[in-house]
Parts: sequence; C-alpha cells; structure tokens
Amino acid sequence: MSIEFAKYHGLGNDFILIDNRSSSEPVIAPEQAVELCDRHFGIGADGVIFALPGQDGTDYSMRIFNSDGSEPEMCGNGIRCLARFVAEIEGDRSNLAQYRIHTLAGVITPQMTAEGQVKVDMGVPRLLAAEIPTTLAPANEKVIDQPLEVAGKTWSVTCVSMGNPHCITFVEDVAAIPLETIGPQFEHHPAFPQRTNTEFIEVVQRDYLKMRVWERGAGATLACGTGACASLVAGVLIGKCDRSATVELPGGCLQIEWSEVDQRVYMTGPAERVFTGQFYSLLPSASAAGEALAVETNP
Ligand code: ZDP
Repeated sequence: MSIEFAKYHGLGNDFILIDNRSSSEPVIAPEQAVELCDRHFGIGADGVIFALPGQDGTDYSMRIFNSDGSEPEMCGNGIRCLARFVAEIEGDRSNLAQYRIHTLAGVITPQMTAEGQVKVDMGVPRLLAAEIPTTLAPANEKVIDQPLEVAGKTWSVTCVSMGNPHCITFVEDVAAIPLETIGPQFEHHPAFPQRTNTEFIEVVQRDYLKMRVWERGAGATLACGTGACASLVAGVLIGKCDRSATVELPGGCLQIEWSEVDQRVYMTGPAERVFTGQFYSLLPSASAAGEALAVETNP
C-alpha cells in the first residue's frame, strides 16, 4: 500500500504528516513510525503525526508517535504543523483558518496569524504531582523548586504538565549542559513513572529565556513547543520571568504567554512544509493488516 506524506518542521522539530481522514486509527503502526523517522534508513523526523477525523464536535483529531514509537499526549510544534497541513489538504487559503483539534491532552485550538505564524491555545497547565505524573511530591501537591538527584548532582526542578510531562531546571549556562549524557537520566528517572521531557533554561532577561531540551522518546531536538510553554510557566512559578516571554530554542524562537485572564498558555511560532512524497507500507497496522488480508483472500 502506498501512503502519501508531507514533511513539516516547526523550528527544526520535524514531523512526517499523514492525511488519516479515512480512518479513525493511524494507518501505520508505531514500529513503522520508528523506521520512517530514521534519519539514515528512513525519511527522517522527530515523530509521525496523523490528521484523523474529529471527535466530540472537533474538526480533526491528532495522534503522534515519537521517533521511538511511543505515543505522547500532545505536541506543541507538531500541532502547528498539523494546522498548516490540514489547511493545505482542505485547500483553505484564507490564511486565518482556526481549527479545533482533539488530542489525548484535550481540545487544542491552533489559528493562523496574519504574520504567517500559527498561534495555539495550549490550554491550562497542570501542576499537581499526580497530573505530571511524578512521585517528587504527594499526589495533590505541586513540585516547584524541589531537589532531584541526577548523575551525582542535586538539581532544583519544577514540574509542569502541558498534557505531557515536563521537568524544568534553571541553570546559569545552557550551553554547558551535557544533554546527551544527563538527558536520558532525567527521562528515565524513577520519579517519573511515564518518563519525562526535560528542559534546561537560562534566564537572559525576565522576558527572554534560552532553552535546551531532551525529549521523552525523541532525545535532543531543535525545539519543543510544549516544553517552551511548560518552561515559561515554571519560570513564572519560581518568580524568575514575566508571564509573556520569547523562548529561544536551538531551532529558533517561540513567543509564549501564560494569560492572567484565563490561565491558558498561548504559543506562537512558525510551521513550514519542506517536501511531500510517498512510501510503501510494509508493516501495516492491525486494522490495515485486516484489510490487506481481505484483499488477498477475496480476489
Ligand atoms: O511528550 C513527549 O513524549 C514529547 N516527545 C512529545 C513531542 C513534543 C514536541 N516536541 C512539542 O513540540 O511539544 C512535539
């Protein structure tokens, strides 16, 4: 079976987008997502994103597989790419389209801006230990500036869920962080039963943060939208930054605002199409396998 895809990126956080409107289940399995994401033997991406039919009155549903095949609840850069992708497959050239997207982290609403960016209502951050989830505090308490032992060092961490888990630590110099060695140790720390995304933040000014990220299931990426949102929230909680700030990631900048009015987080940033193509599905998902079998046995 040949499957069409489009390759997009948001600040270098790159995704394979698949038009999955004809089925309520992803047309490929997590194992094949791993192969497609491989940068040498596949297309190359940080994850695969599916535009599925909407549920509960939404326009679309989004599902995503990380490059290791795991499935996160949400993806901030990814949902900007998804918004552009659905505008394209719908042929919507209005440039100010807005979509209600069902995700495993609730309904998220991206909107195109007049400047050619995508602004996303990322919802209200969740802060209780059970919501992250983490065992760093009792279930209904927050984890703000708490000590965590990693790699023989005590780090001060703040935990925020943007639907997916984030552990944020503020440092003097993000460039000096040995991400490849300590990132996995945060990700797999026993304090995080669902593993965690980890952000290292340097406060340049109260409205300008520098961030490096180690993503759960994807490793060091050039950008992480949910991570930038979670980091701004963490910075406000510990009193180090304003409610509105620029977050500079290795791939570029995002504008993040934690609204005092509705307590929701708004993220604005780019999403660009790189190329389109098609691949042959050698490893069909469970539902597609059923169809393939039916074709073979029903000439
Ligand atoms: O939570 C996770 O497992 C993340 N790796 C999901 C992807 C997050 C993303 N980088 C973002 O921008 O929020 C896409």
